[in-house]
Amino acid sequence: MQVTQGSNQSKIQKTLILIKPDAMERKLAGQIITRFEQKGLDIVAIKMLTMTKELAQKHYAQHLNKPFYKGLEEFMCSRPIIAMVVQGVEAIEVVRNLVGATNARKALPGTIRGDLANSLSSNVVHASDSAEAAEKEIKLFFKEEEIFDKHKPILQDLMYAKDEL
Ligand code: FUP
Repeated sequence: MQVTQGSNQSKIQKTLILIKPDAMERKLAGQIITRFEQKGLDIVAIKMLTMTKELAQKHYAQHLNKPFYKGLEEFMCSRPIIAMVVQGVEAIEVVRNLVGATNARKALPGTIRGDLANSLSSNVVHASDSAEAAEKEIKLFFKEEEIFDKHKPILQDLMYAKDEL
């Protein structure tokens, strides 16, 4: 699966977002989805699921040996979450900036974590941190046919100059 769309020069990327159990319980899913929509990103895939331990281990493979891993796995598997793929110009960096620092206490006001959370572990959202991570993570959560990216977004030419795409 390609994270970027179109020609090799295209700056349109896809990235994975998870709305975590704390956000779901706190009824913040709508607000969080709205933040990505307001930024102009396109939702190209979305589903609700409960993470299994196997999926958590694959998704957070780089953290398996860290002291916080057990707690992270327990938290992420504790309740249903929403997984979504959003697409847009330089979406990976744009989404990371919108989400804010991992430790929500240090996340800047205006970011999703900065505005909606105050914890390092219960930090409401996950977002892929690189093109490699996005490619791997999207494949973990979605099949090719669950990604609706075949149509050019109607507002694309209004939102971007040609040389930005
Ligand atoms: P992020 O990419 O912002 O989600 O952050 P990391 O990949 O570094 O960490 C993944 C998740 O592990 C974080 F969302 C929160 C959790 N975590 C802890 O609970 N304790 C830590 O010390 C570091 C991360």
